[in-house]
Amino acid sequence: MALVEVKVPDIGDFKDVAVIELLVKPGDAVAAEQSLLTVESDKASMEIPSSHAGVVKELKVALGDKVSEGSLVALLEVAGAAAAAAPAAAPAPAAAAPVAVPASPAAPLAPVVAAGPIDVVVPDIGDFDQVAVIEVFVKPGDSVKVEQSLITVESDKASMEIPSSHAGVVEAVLVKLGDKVSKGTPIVRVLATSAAAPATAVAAAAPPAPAAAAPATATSPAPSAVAMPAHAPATAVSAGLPHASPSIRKQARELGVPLAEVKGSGPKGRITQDDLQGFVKQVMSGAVQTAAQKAKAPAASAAGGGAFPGLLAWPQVDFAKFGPIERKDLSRIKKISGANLHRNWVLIPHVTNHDDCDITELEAFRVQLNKENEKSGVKVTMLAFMIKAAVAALKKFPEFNASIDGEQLVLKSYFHIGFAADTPNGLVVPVIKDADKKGILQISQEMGELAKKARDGKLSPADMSGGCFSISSLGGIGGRYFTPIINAPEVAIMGVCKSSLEPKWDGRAFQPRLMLPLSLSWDHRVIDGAAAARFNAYFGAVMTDFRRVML
Ligand code: CAO
Repeated sequence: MALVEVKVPDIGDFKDVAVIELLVKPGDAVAAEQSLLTVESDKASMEIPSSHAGVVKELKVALGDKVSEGSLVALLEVAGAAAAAAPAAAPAPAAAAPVAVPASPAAPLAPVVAAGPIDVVVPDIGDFDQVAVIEVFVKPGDSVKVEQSLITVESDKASMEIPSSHAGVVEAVLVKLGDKVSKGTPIVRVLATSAAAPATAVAAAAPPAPAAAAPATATSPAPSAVAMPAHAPATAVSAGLPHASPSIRKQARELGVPLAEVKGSGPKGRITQDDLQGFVKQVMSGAVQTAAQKAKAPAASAAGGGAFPGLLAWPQVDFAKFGPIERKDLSRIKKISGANLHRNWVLIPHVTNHDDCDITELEAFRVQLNKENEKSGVKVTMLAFMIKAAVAALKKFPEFNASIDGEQLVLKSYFHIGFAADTPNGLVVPVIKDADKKGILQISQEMGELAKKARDGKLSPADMSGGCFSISSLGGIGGRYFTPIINAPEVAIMGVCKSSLEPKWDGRAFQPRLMLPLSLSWDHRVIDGAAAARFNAYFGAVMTDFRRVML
Protein backbone atom coordinates (compact mmCIF):
# COMPACT_ATOMS: atom_id res chain seq x y z
CA MET A 1 0.00 0.00 0.00
CA ALA A 2 1.21 3.49 -0.82
CA LEU A 3 -0.17 6.81 0.24
CA VAL A 4 -1.07 9.10 -2.64
CA GLU A 5 -1.99 12.78 -2.49
CA VAL A 6 -4.96 13.76 -4.61
CA LYS A 7 -4.83 17.38 -5.68
CA VAL A 8 -7.13 19.70 -7.57
CA PRO A 9 -6.22 19.31 -11.23
CA ASP A 10 -5.89 22.08 -13.76
CA ILE A 11 -9.26 23.75 -13.61
CA GLY A 12 -8.32 26.67 -15.74
CA ASP A 13 -9.08 30.08 -14.35
CA PHE A 14 -11.06 28.73 -11.45
CA LYS A 15 -9.30 30.03 -8.36
CA ASP A 16 -10.30 29.99 -4.73
CA VAL A 17 -13.53 28.20 -5.45
CA ALA A 18 -15.54 26.93 -2.50
CA VAL A 19 -15.89 23.27 -1.60
CA ILE A 20 -19.63 22.81 -1.39
CA GLU A 21 -20.03 19.07 -1.17
CA LEU A 22 -17.91 16.19 0.09
CA LEU A 23 -18.91 13.09 -1.80
CA VAL A 24 -16.73 10.59 0.07
CA LYS A 25 -15.51 10.06 3.63
CA PRO A 26 -12.46 8.37 5.19
CA GLY A 27 -12.70 4.63 4.75
CA ASP A 28 -14.63 4.82 1.46
CA ALA A 29 -13.25 2.82 -1.44
CA VAL A 30 -13.12 4.99 -4.57
CA ALA A 31 -12.52 4.21 -8.21
CA ALA A 32 -10.19 6.25 -10.38
CA GLU A 33 -12.08 9.29 -11.67
CA GLN A 34 -14.83 8.90 -9.10
CA SER A 35 -15.90 12.33 -7.89
CA LEU A 36 -14.53 13.20 -4.45
CA LEU A 37 -15.97 16.66 -3.93
CA THR A 38 -17.86 19.44 -5.65
CA VAL A 39 -16.55 22.96 -5.98
CA GLU A 40 -18.59 25.91 -7.06
CA SER A 41 -18.22 29.48 -8.13
CA ASP A 42 -21.23 31.69 -8.60
CA LYS A 43 -21.67 30.50 -12.18
CA ALA A 44 -20.56 26.93 -12.39
CA SER A 45 -20.02 23.89 -10.29
CA MET A 46 -17.82 20.92 -10.96
CA GLU A 47 -16.85 17.71 -9.35
CA ILE A 48 -13.21 16.95 -8.63
CA PRO A 49 -12.37 13.37 -9.50
CA SER A 50 -9.89 11.04 -7.86
CA SER A 51 -6.66 10.41 -9.68
CA HIS A 52 -6.39 6.85 -8.39
CA ALA A 53 -8.45 3.93 -7.24
CA GLY A 54 -7.98 3.29 -3.53
CA VAL A 55 -9.33 3.87 -0.06
CA VAL A 56 -9.79 7.37 1.32
CA LYS A 57 -7.38 7.71 4.23
CA GLU A 58 -8.01 11.34 5.00
CA LEU A 59 -9.88 14.28 3.54
CA LYS A 60 -7.78 17.41 3.51
CA VAL A 61 -10.61 19.84 2.83
CA ALA A 62 -13.79 20.76 4.64
CA LEU A 63 -17.01 22.32 3.42
CA GLY A 64 -16.50 25.99 2.72
CA ASP A 65 -12.73 25.69 2.14
CA LYS A 66 -11.46 27.53 -0.91
CA VAL A 67 -9.35 25.51 -3.36
CA SER A 68 -7.41 26.18 -6.55
CA GLU A 69 -5.33 24.10 -8.89
CA GLY A 70 -2.87 22.04 -6.89
CA SER A 71 -4.75 22.21 -3.57
CA LEU A 72 -4.42 18.95 -1.68
CA VAL A 73 -7.88 17.42 -1.24
CA ALA A 74 -7.34 13.87 0.00
CA LEU A 75 -4.89 11.17 0.94
CA LEU A 76 -5.58 7.82 -0.66
CA GLU A 77 -4.27 4.40 0.24
CA VAL A 78 -3.44 2.86 -3.08
CA ALA A 79 -2.12 -0.58 -4.00
CA GLY A 80 1.62 -0.31 -4.81
CA ALA A 81 1.51 -0.88 -8.55
CA ALA A 82 -1.46 1.41 -9.06
CA ALA A 83 0.24 4.19 -7.12
CA ALA A 84 3.26 3.97 -9.32
CA ALA A 85 1.16 3.87 -12.45
CA ALA A 86 -0.19 7.36 -12.02
CA PRO A 87 1.49 10.52 -10.88
CA ALA A 88 0.63 11.50 -7.36
CA ALA A 89 -0.04 15.12 -8.00
CA ALA A 90 -2.54 16.77 -10.28
CA PRO A 91 -3.22 13.89 -12.59
CA ALA A 92 -5.39 14.33 -15.58
CA PRO A 93 -8.85 14.35 -14.03
CA ALA A 94 -11.98 12.93 -15.55
CA ALA A 95 -12.60 14.58 -18.84
CA ALA A 96 -15.54 16.57 -17.66
CA ALA A 97 -14.08 18.24 -14.62
CA PRO A 98 -11.35 20.41 -16.00
CA VAL A 99 -13.31 21.14 -19.12
CA ALA A 100 -15.77 23.10 -17.06
CA VAL A 101 -13.32 25.85 -17.56
CA PRO A 102 -12.89 27.17 -21.05
CA ALA A 103 -9.54 26.29 -22.50
CA SER A 104 -8.58 29.90 -22.98
CA PRO A 105 -9.63 32.91 -21.03
CA ALA A 106 -12.07 35.19 -22.71
CA ALA A 107 -10.75 37.79 -24.99
CA PRO A 108 -11.04 41.33 -23.71
CA LEU A 109 -14.45 42.80 -24.17
CA ALA A 110 -14.82 45.32 -26.92
CA PRO A 111 -18.04 47.25 -27.29
CA VAL A 112 -19.53 47.01 -30.73
CA VAL A 113 -22.76 48.12 -32.25
CA ALA A 114 -24.67 45.71 -34.41
CA ALA A 115 -27.97 46.41 -36.05
CA GLY A 116 -29.00 43.05 -37.48
CA PRO A 117 -29.84 39.75 -35.87
CA ILE A 118 -26.93 37.96 -34.32
CA ASP A 119 -26.64 34.33 -33.44
CA VAL A 120 -24.98 34.01 -30.09
CA VAL A 121 -22.98 30.81 -30.11
CA VAL A 122 -21.40 28.66 -27.44
CA PRO A 123 -17.95 30.06 -26.73
CA ASP A 124 -14.78 28.08 -26.30
CA ILE A 125 -15.60 25.95 -23.32
CA GLY A 126 -12.55 23.79 -23.46
CA ASP A 127 -13.03 20.11 -24.02
CA PHE A 128 -16.75 20.26 -23.42
CA ASP A 129 -18.29 18.61 -26.41
CA GLN A 130 -21.86 17.63 -26.98
CA VAL A 131 -23.04 18.78 -23.55
CA ALA A 132 -26.72 18.86 -22.75
CA VAL A 133 -28.80 22.01 -22.43
CA ILE A 134 -30.52 21.64 -19.06
CA GLU A 135 -31.98 25.08 -18.59
CA VAL A 136 -33.11 27.82 -20.94
CA PHE A 137 -33.46 31.18 -19.24
CA VAL A 138 -34.82 33.29 -22.08
CA LYS A 139 -37.65 33.26 -24.58
CA PRO A 140 -38.44 35.24 -27.72
CA GLY A 141 -39.26 38.82 -26.88
CA ASP A 142 -37.06 38.93 -23.77
CA SER A 143 -34.56 41.74 -23.48
CA VAL A 144 -31.12 40.51 -22.58
CA LYS A 145 -28.05 42.29 -21.35
CA VAL A 146 -24.48 41.49 -22.14
CA GLU A 147 -23.32 38.60 -19.95
CA GLN A 148 -26.81 37.71 -18.91
CA SER A 149 -27.09 33.94 -18.70
CA LEU A 150 -28.96 32.43 -21.63
CA ILE A 151 -28.76 28.72 -21.00
CA THR A 152 -27.11 26.22 -18.70
CA VAL A 153 -25.21 23.27 -20.06
CA GLU A 154 -24.17 20.27 -18.09
CA SER A 155 -22.01 17.21 -18.42
CA ASP A 156 -22.07 14.48 -15.84
CA LYS A 157 -19.39 16.27 -13.86
CA ALA A 158 -19.95 19.97 -14.24
CA SER A 159 -22.48 22.57 -15.22
CA MET A 160 -22.10 26.11 -16.42
CA GLU A 161 -24.20 28.99 -17.61
CA ILE A 162 -23.58 30.45 -21.04
CA PRO A 163 -23.88 34.23 -21.03
CA SER A 164 -24.95 36.46 -23.89
CA SER A 165 -22.33 38.31 -25.87
CA HIS A 166 -24.81 40.98 -26.88
CA ALA A 167 -27.52 43.14 -25.47
CA GLY A 168 -30.77 43.17 -27.39
CA VAL A 169 -34.07 41.46 -27.83
CA VAL A 170 -34.28 37.69 -28.23
CA GLU A 171 -35.70 36.92 -31.64
CA ALA A 172 -35.46 33.17 -31.42
CA VAL A 173 -34.13 30.55 -29.06
CA LEU A 174 -32.24 28.10 -31.22
CA VAL A 175 -31.85 25.27 -28.70
CA LYS A 176 -34.23 23.41 -26.46
CA LEU A 177 -33.87 21.37 -23.30
CA GLY A 178 -31.93 18.20 -23.93
CA ASP A 179 -30.17 19.46 -27.07
CA LYS A 180 -26.47 18.73 -27.20
CA VAL A 181 -24.23 21.72 -27.85
CA SER A 182 -20.50 22.26 -28.41
CA LYS A 183 -18.28 25.22 -29.10
CA GLY A 184 -19.82 27.25 -31.91
CA THR A 185 -23.37 25.95 -31.61
CA PRO A 186 -25.80 28.88 -32.11
CA ILE A 187 -28.02 29.17 -29.05
CA VAL A 188 -30.01 32.38 -29.28
CA ARG A 189 -30.69 34.86 -32.09
CA VAL A 190 -30.60 38.37 -30.71
CA LEU A 191 -31.69 41.56 -32.40
CA ALA A 192 -28.77 43.41 -31.00
CA THR A 193 -29.02 46.98 -29.88
CA SER A 194 -25.50 47.27 -28.66
CA ALA A 195 -23.07 44.59 -27.82
CA ALA A 196 -19.97 43.81 -25.96
CA ALA A 197 -18.44 40.87 -27.65
CA PRO A 198 -15.01 39.40 -27.75
CA ALA A 199 -12.90 41.16 -30.30
CA THR A 200 -12.78 37.97 -32.27
CA ALA A 201 -16.53 37.70 -32.54
CA VAL A 202 -17.80 37.43 -36.05
CA ALA A 203 -20.49 39.95 -35.27
CA ALA A 204 -17.95 42.64 -34.80
CA ALA A 205 -16.99 42.36 -38.40
CA ALA A 206 -20.38 41.60 -39.81
CA PRO A 207 -21.98 44.35 -41.85
CA PRO A 208 -25.44 45.47 -40.88
CA ALA A 209 -27.76 42.92 -42.38
CA PRO A 210 -31.36 43.25 -43.46
CA ALA A 211 -33.80 41.40 -41.27
CA ALA A 212 -34.25 38.59 -43.72
CA ALA A 213 -30.57 38.05 -44.24
CA ALA A 214 -28.73 35.26 -42.50
CA PRO A 215 -27.84 36.39 -39.04
CA ALA A 216 -24.32 37.09 -38.09
CA THR A 217 -22.80 34.95 -35.41
CA ALA A 218 -21.19 36.07 -32.22
CA THR A 219 -19.31 34.07 -29.73
CA SER A 220 -20.56 34.45 -26.22
CA PRO A 221 -18.09 35.61 -23.64
CA ALA A 222 -16.34 32.59 -22.23
CA PRO A 223 -18.33 31.62 -19.23
CA SER A 224 -15.63 31.27 -16.64
CA ALA A 225 -13.41 34.22 -17.35
CA VAL A 226 -16.01 36.74 -18.32
CA ALA A 227 -19.18 36.01 -16.56
CA MET A 228 -18.21 33.89 -13.64
CA PRO A 229 -16.37 35.65 -10.90
CA ALA A 230 -16.43 39.16 -12.18
CA HIS A 231 -19.90 39.96 -13.42
CA ALA A 232 -22.30 37.46 -11.99
CA PRO A 233 -25.84 38.42 -12.90
CA ALA A 234 -27.32 37.27 -9.65
CA THR A 235 -30.88 37.41 -10.87
CA ALA A 236 -30.32 34.94 -13.65
CA VAL A 237 -28.81 32.48 -11.24
CA SER A 238 -31.46 32.64 -8.57
CA ALA A 239 -34.29 32.62 -11.05
CA GLY A 240 -32.81 29.67 -12.85
CA LEU A 241 -31.18 26.61 -11.41
CA PRO A 242 -31.85 25.30 -7.97
CA HIS A 243 -28.65 25.08 -5.98
CA ALA A 244 -27.40 21.54 -6.59
CA SER A 245 -24.39 19.75 -7.96
CA PRO A 246 -24.41 18.37 -11.52
CA SER A 247 -24.73 14.79 -10.32
CA ILE A 248 -27.73 15.67 -8.15
CA ARG A 249 -29.33 17.47 -11.06
CA LYS A 250 -28.65 14.52 -13.32
CA GLN A 251 -30.25 12.13 -10.84
CA ALA A 252 -33.21 14.46 -10.46
CA ARG A 253 -33.71 14.57 -14.21
CA GLU A 254 -33.51 10.79 -14.47
CA LEU A 255 -36.08 10.38 -11.70
CA GLY A 256 -38.28 13.19 -12.96
CA VAL A 257 -37.90 15.12 -9.71
CA PRO A 258 -38.74 18.82 -9.98
CA LEU A 259 -35.61 20.13 -8.25
CA ALA A 260 -37.11 23.57 -7.82
CA GLU A 261 -39.55 22.01 -5.34
CA VAL A 262 -36.88 20.26 -3.27
CA LYS A 263 -35.83 22.10 -0.15
CA GLY A 264 -32.06 22.17 0.21
CA SER A 265 -30.51 21.66 3.62
CA GLY A 266 -26.91 22.28 2.54
CA PRO A 267 -24.99 25.53 2.77
CA LYS A 268 -26.91 28.37 1.10
CA GLY A 269 -29.90 26.07 0.65
CA ARG A 270 -27.95 23.64 -1.52
CA ILE A 271 -29.82 20.43 -2.39
CA THR A 272 -27.95 17.38 -1.14
CA GLN A 273 -28.31 13.69 -1.96
CA ASP A 274 -30.28 13.25 1.30
CA ASP A 275 -32.64 16.10 0.36
CA LEU A 276 -33.31 14.49 -3.01
CA GLN A 277 -33.90 11.05 -1.53
CA GLY A 278 -36.08 12.48 1.24
CA PHE A 279 -38.22 14.31 -1.31
CA VAL A 280 -38.68 11.18 -3.44
CA LYS A 281 -39.67 9.17 -0.35
CA GLN A 282 -42.19 11.79 0.71
CA VAL A 283 -43.77 11.93 -2.73
CA MET A 284 -43.95 8.14 -2.91
CA SER A 285 -45.62 7.93 0.51
CA GLY A 286 -48.13 10.58 -0.51
CA ALA A 287 -47.00 12.97 2.24
CA VAL A 288 -45.98 15.53 -0.36
CA GLN A 289 -47.38 16.28 -3.79
CA THR A 290 -45.39 17.87 -6.56
CA ALA A 291 -46.85 20.96 -8.19
CA ALA A 292 -47.65 18.83 -11.24
CA GLN A 293 -49.56 16.32 -9.10
CA LYS A 294 -51.47 19.10 -7.39
CA ALA A 295 -52.43 20.56 -10.73
CA LYS A 296 -53.83 17.19 -11.73
CA ALA A 297 -55.93 16.91 -8.58
CA PRO A 298 -57.81 20.17 -8.64
CA ALA A 299 -60.50 19.75 -6.06
CA ALA A 300 -58.06 18.18 -3.60
CA SER A 301 -56.16 21.24 -2.79
CA ALA A 302 -56.54 24.92 -2.62
CA ALA A 303 -54.00 25.16 -5.42
CA GLY A 304 -56.06 22.98 -7.71
CA GLY A 305 -58.10 23.70 -10.76
CA GLY A 306 -58.05 22.88 -14.40
CA ALA A 307 -57.49 19.12 -14.67
CA PHE A 308 -61.20 18.49 -15.23
CA PRO A 309 -62.32 20.51 -18.23
CA GLY A 310 -64.69 23.26 -17.26
CA LEU A 311 -64.01 22.94 -13.53
CA LEU A 312 -63.42 26.26 -11.87
CA ALA A 313 -60.10 26.86 -10.15
CA TRP A 314 -60.08 26.82 -6.36
CA PRO A 315 -61.11 30.27 -5.08
CA GLN A 316 -58.15 32.39 -4.08
CA VAL A 317 -59.34 34.56 -1.22
CA ASP A 318 -57.42 37.05 0.84
CA PHE A 319 -59.09 35.99 4.10
CA ALA A 320 -57.21 38.60 6.11
CA LYS A 321 -59.27 41.23 4.32
CA PHE A 322 -62.33 40.06 6.21
CA GLY A 323 -60.88 39.66 9.68
CA PRO A 324 -57.99 38.28 11.72
CA ILE A 325 -56.71 34.87 10.64
CA GLU A 326 -54.08 32.34 11.66
CA ARG A 327 -52.33 29.89 9.33
CA LYS A 328 -51.40 26.38 10.43
CA ASP A 329 -49.68 23.62 8.52
CA LEU A 330 -51.81 20.51 7.99
CA SER A 331 -50.57 17.62 10.13
CA ARG A 332 -48.70 14.80 8.43
CA ILE A 333 -51.65 12.43 9.02
CA LYS A 334 -54.12 14.98 7.62
CA LYS A 335 -52.02 15.35 4.48
CA ILE A 336 -51.79 11.60 3.95
CA SER A 337 -55.39 10.77 4.85
CA GLY A 338 -56.64 13.79 2.91
CA ALA A 339 -54.93 12.64 -0.27
CA ASN A 340 -56.29 9.11 0.19
CA LEU A 341 -59.82 10.24 1.00
CA HIS A 342 -59.86 12.56 -1.97
CA ARG A 343 -58.69 9.85 -4.37
CA ASN A 344 -61.28 7.43 -2.99
CA TRP A 345 -64.08 9.97 -3.21
CA VAL A 346 -63.23 10.91 -6.77
CA LEU A 347 -62.49 7.44 -8.13
CA ILE A 348 -65.15 5.31 -6.44
CA PRO A 349 -68.80 5.72 -7.40
CA HIS A 350 -70.16 5.84 -3.87
CA VAL A 351 -73.74 5.12 -2.85
CA THR A 352 -74.81 5.22 0.79
CA ASN A 353 -77.78 3.25 2.19
CA HIS A 354 -79.16 4.38 5.53
CA ASP A 355 -80.95 2.02 7.86
CA ASP A 356 -81.65 1.47 11.57
CA CYS A 357 -81.34 -1.60 13.71
CA ASP A 358 -82.82 -2.44 17.07
CA ILE A 359 -80.02 -3.07 19.60
CA THR A 360 -82.16 -3.00 22.76
CA GLU A 361 -81.27 -6.55 23.83
CA LEU A 362 -77.66 -6.31 22.69
CA GLU A 363 -77.13 -3.12 24.70
CA ALA A 364 -78.59 -4.80 27.80
CA PHE A 365 -76.22 -7.73 27.23
CA ARG A 366 -73.25 -5.37 26.73
CA VAL A 367 -73.99 -3.51 29.98
CA GLN A 368 -74.33 -6.86 31.78
CA LEU A 369 -71.06 -8.11 30.25
CA ASN A 370 -69.18 -5.00 31.34
CA LYS A 371 -70.50 -5.44 34.89
CA GLU A 372 -69.29 -9.03 34.96
CA ASN A 373 -65.93 -8.05 33.52
CA GLU A 374 -65.44 -4.92 35.56
CA LYS A 375 -62.26 -6.25 37.13
CA SER A 376 -60.70 -7.39 33.85
CA GLY A 377 -60.19 -3.78 32.76
CA VAL A 378 -61.50 -4.59 29.28
CA LYS A 379 -64.49 -2.44 28.37
CA VAL A 380 -66.82 -3.73 25.67
CA THR A 381 -68.42 -1.09 23.45
CA MET A 382 -70.96 -1.54 20.67
CA LEU A 383 -68.13 -1.35 18.14
CA ALA A 384 -66.79 -4.79 19.09
CA PHE A 385 -70.21 -6.31 18.31
CA MET A 386 -70.34 -4.43 15.05
CA ILE A 387 -66.99 -5.92 14.04
CA LYS A 388 -68.41 -9.40 14.65
CA ALA A 389 -71.64 -8.52 12.82
CA ALA A 390 -69.55 -7.25 9.89
CA VAL A 391 -67.68 -10.57 9.73
CA ALA A 392 -71.02 -12.42 9.61
CA ALA A 393 -72.33 -10.14 6.85
CA LEU A 394 -69.10 -10.43 4.81
CA LYS A 395 -69.36 -14.21 5.00
CA LYS A 396 -72.93 -14.06 3.75
CA PHE A 397 -72.19 -11.47 1.02
CA PRO A 398 -68.67 -12.27 -0.25
CA GLU A 399 -68.64 -9.50 -2.87
CA PHE A 400 -68.37 -7.05 0.05
CA ASN A 401 -65.12 -8.77 1.10
CA ALA A 402 -63.44 -7.97 -2.20
CA SER A 403 -61.20 -5.54 -4.05
CA ILE A 404 -61.06 -4.45 -7.66
CA ASP A 405 -57.76 -5.29 -9.36
CA GLY A 406 -57.80 -4.13 -12.97
CA GLU A 407 -60.58 -6.10 -14.62
CA GLN A 408 -60.71 -8.70 -11.87
CA LEU A 409 -62.39 -8.92 -8.51
CA VAL A 410 -60.21 -10.28 -5.72
CA LEU A 411 -62.39 -12.19 -3.24
CA LYS A 412 -60.81 -12.62 0.19
CA SER A 413 -61.16 -15.60 2.52
CA TYR A 414 -59.81 -13.72 5.50
CA PHE A 415 -61.64 -11.20 7.66
CA HIS A 416 -59.57 -8.19 8.75
CA ILE A 417 -61.80 -5.33 9.91
CA GLY A 418 -60.59 -1.72 10.17
CA PHE A 419 -62.09 0.88 12.46
CA ALA A 420 -61.73 4.62 12.05
CA ALA A 421 -60.06 6.20 15.07
CA ASP A 422 -60.10 9.88 15.79
CA THR A 423 -56.70 11.16 17.00
CA PRO A 424 -55.45 14.65 17.86
CA ASN A 425 -53.53 14.61 14.57
CA GLY A 426 -56.28 13.26 12.36
CA LEU A 427 -58.06 10.15 11.22
CA VAL A 428 -56.37 6.71 11.12
CA VAL A 429 -57.78 3.24 10.47
CA PRO A 430 -56.15 0.45 12.52
CA VAL A 431 -57.13 -3.08 11.55
CA ILE A 432 -58.26 -6.00 13.73
CA LYS A 433 -56.77 -9.00 11.97
CA ASP A 434 -58.67 -12.30 11.69
CA ALA A 435 -61.70 -10.90 13.48
CA ASP A 436 -63.60 -14.10 12.57
CA LYS A 437 -61.31 -16.08 14.87
CA LYS A 438 -61.59 -13.74 17.85
CA GLY A 439 -64.21 -13.31 20.52
CA ILE A 440 -65.82 -10.03 21.60
CA LEU A 441 -63.54 -9.66 24.62
CA GLN A 442 -60.36 -10.17 22.63
CA ILE A 443 -61.59 -7.77 19.94
CA SER A 444 -62.43 -5.18 22.60
CA GLN A 445 -59.02 -5.53 24.18
CA GLU A 446 -57.17 -5.24 20.83
CA MET A 447 -59.33 -2.27 19.86
CA GLY A 448 -58.43 -0.51 23.11
CA GLU A 449 -54.73 -1.14 22.49
CA LEU A 450 -54.85 -0.03 18.85
CA ALA A 451 -56.89 3.07 19.72
CA LYS A 452 -54.30 4.04 22.35
CA LYS A 453 -51.45 3.47 19.90
CA ALA A 454 -53.36 5.60 17.38
CA ARG A 455 -53.80 8.46 19.85
CA ASP A 456 -50.10 8.25 20.79
CA GLY A 457 -49.12 8.33 17.11
CA LYS A 458 -47.46 4.92 17.42
CA LEU A 459 -49.40 2.83 14.91
CA SER A 460 -47.10 0.95 12.54
CA PRO A 461 -47.96 0.54 8.84
CA ALA A 462 -48.65 -3.15 9.62
CA ASP A 463 -51.30 -2.10 12.19
CA MET A 464 -53.14 -0.25 9.42
CA SER A 465 -52.82 -2.60 6.49
CA GLY A 466 -54.68 -5.60 5.11
CA GLY A 467 -58.20 -4.40 5.92
CA CYS A 468 -61.19 -5.99 4.13
CA PHE A 469 -63.98 -3.73 5.37
CA SER A 470 -64.05 -0.71 7.69
CA ILE A 471 -66.37 0.63 10.33
CA SER A 472 -66.51 4.30 11.16
CA SER A 473 -68.29 4.83 14.46
CA LEU A 474 -69.41 8.24 15.60
CA GLY A 475 -71.61 6.54 18.18
CA GLY A 476 -69.69 7.95 21.12
CA ILE A 477 -70.15 11.47 19.74
CA GLY A 478 -73.59 11.81 18.19
CA GLY A 479 -75.26 12.49 14.89
CA ARG A 480 -77.81 10.56 12.95
CA TYR A 481 -76.48 9.47 9.54
CA PHE A 482 -73.52 10.38 7.38
CA THR A 483 -71.71 9.29 4.23
CA PRO A 484 -68.50 7.46 5.11
CA ILE A 485 -65.87 7.40 2.36
CA ILE A 486 -64.80 3.92 1.28
CA ASN A 487 -61.28 3.01 2.36
CA ALA A 488 -59.83 1.80 -0.98
CA PRO A 489 -59.12 -0.85 -2.09
CA GLU A 490 -62.02 -2.01 0.09
CA VAL A 491 -65.45 -1.82 -1.52
CA ALA A 492 -67.70 -0.89 1.40
CA ILE A 493 -67.67 0.83 4.77
CA MET A 494 -70.21 0.91 7.59
CA GLY A 495 -70.84 4.24 9.27
CA VAL A 496 -72.57 4.19 12.64
CA CYS A 497 -74.03 7.02 14.69
CA LYS A 498 -75.37 7.32 18.20
CA SER A 499 -78.14 4.96 19.22
CA SER A 500 -81.28 6.48 20.70
CA LEU A 501 -84.49 5.30 22.29
CA GLU A 502 -87.39 5.53 19.88
CA PRO A 503 -91.04 4.51 20.06
CA LYS A 504 -91.60 1.42 17.91
CA TRP A 505 -95.03 -0.05 17.17
CA ASP A 506 -95.20 -3.74 18.12
CA GLY A 507 -98.70 -4.29 16.64
CA ARG A 508 -100.52 -3.35 19.83
CA ALA A 509 -98.59 -0.51 21.40
CA PHE A 510 -95.54 1.71 21.02
CA GLN A 511 -92.51 0.27 22.78
CA PRO A 512 -89.27 2.12 23.65
CA ARG A 513 -86.52 0.49 21.57
CA LEU A 514 -82.85 1.41 21.31
CA MET A 515 -82.22 2.10 17.62
CA LEU A 516 -78.77 2.26 16.02
CA PRO A 517 -78.47 4.33 12.81
CA LEU A 518 -76.42 2.65 10.07
CA SER A 519 -74.93 4.25 6.94
CA LEU A 520 -73.40 1.77 4.51
CA SER A 521 -71.34 3.27 1.65
CA TRP A 522 -70.57 0.88 -1.17
CA ASP A 523 -68.74 0.83 -4.48
CA HIS A 524 -71.31 0.68 -7.25
CA ARG A 525 -68.78 -0.88 -9.63
CA VAL A 526 -68.79 -4.03 -7.50
CA ILE A 527 -72.02 -3.98 -5.54
CA ASP A 528 -75.54 -3.14 -6.60
CA GLY A 529 -78.28 -1.48 -4.62
CA ALA A 530 -80.26 -4.62 -3.83
CA ALA A 531 -77.17 -6.38 -2.41
CA ALA A 532 -76.41 -3.31 -0.31
CA ALA A 533 -79.94 -3.21 1.11
CA ARG A 534 -79.70 -6.93 1.94
CA PHE A 535 -76.27 -6.48 3.55
CA ASN A 536 -77.60 -3.65 5.74
CA ALA A 537 -80.71 -5.63 6.66
CA TYR A 538 -78.66 -8.70 7.57
CA PHE A 539 -76.10 -6.66 9.53
CA GLY A 540 -78.98 -5.07 11.46
CA ALA A 541 -80.67 -8.41 12.05
CA VAL A 542 -77.48 -9.83 13.55
CA MET A 543 -77.10 -6.78 15.81
CA THR A 544 -80.69 -7.28 16.94
CA ASP A 545 -80.20 -10.98 17.61
CA PHE A 546 -76.70 -12.46 17.44
CA ARG A 547 -78.13 -16.00 17.36
CA ARG A 548 -78.72 -15.38 13.64
CA VAL A 549 -75.02 -15.89 12.89
CA MET A 550 -75.56 -19.56 13.74
CA LEU A 551 -78.26 -20.04 11.09
N1 CAO B 1 -74.46 4.68 20.37
C1 CAO B 1 -74.48 5.18 21.60
N2 CAO B 1 -73.38 5.20 22.39
C2 CAO B 1 -72.24 4.71 21.89
C3 CAO B 1 -72.17 4.17 20.59
C4 CAO B 1 -73.35 4.17 19.83
N3 CAO B 1 -73.36 3.70 18.60
N4 CAO B 1 -70.91 3.78 20.38
C5 CAO B 1 -70.22 4.04 21.48
N5 CAO B 1 -71.02 4.61 22.39
C6 CAO B 1 -70.66 5.03 23.73
C7 CAO B 1 -69.76 4.02 24.37
O1 CAO B 1 -70.49 2.98 24.95
C8 CAO B 1 -69.06 4.88 25.39
O2 CAO B 1 -69.97 5.14 26.46
P1 CAO B 1 -69.50 5.22 28.00
O3 CAO B 1 -68.45 6.28 28.04
O4 CAO B 1 -70.73 5.55 28.72
O5 CAO B 1 -68.96 3.88 28.33
C9 CAO B 1 -68.88 6.21 24.66
O6 CAO B 1 -69.85 6.20 23.63
C10 CAO B 1 -67.53 6.42 24.07
O7 CAO B 1 -67.19 5.31 23.28
P2 CAO B 1 -65.76 5.28 22.58
O8 CAO B 1 -65.78 6.19 21.43
O9 CAO B 1 -64.72 5.52 23.59
O10 CAO B 1 -65.58 3.79 22.14
P3 CAO B 1 -65.94 3.08 20.78
O11 CAO B 1 -65.50 1.68 20.95
O12 CAO B 1 -67.32 3.30 20.40
O13 CAO B 1 -65.01 3.78 19.70
C11 CAO B 1 -63.05 4.60 18.69
C12 CAO B 1 -63.61 3.70 19.76
C13 CAO B 1 -61.53 4.59 18.74
C14 CAO B 1 -63.50 4.11 17.33
C15 CAO B 1 -63.60 6.01 18.89
O14 CAO B 1 -63.07 6.55 20.08
C16 CAO B 1 -63.35 6.97 17.78
O15 CAO B 1 -62.23 7.43 17.55
N6 CAO B 1 -64.43 7.33 17.06
C17 CAO B 1 -64.39 8.30 16.01
C18 CAO B 1 -64.28 7.66 14.64
C19 CAO B 1 -64.36 8.70 13.57
O16 CAO B 1 -63.82 9.78 13.66
N7 CAO B 1 -65.10 8.40 12.52
C20 CAO B 1 -65.36 9.32 11.49
C21 CAO B 1 -64.63 8.90 10.29
S1 CAO B 1 -65.13 9.80 8.89
O17 CAO B 1 -64.45 11.21 9.10
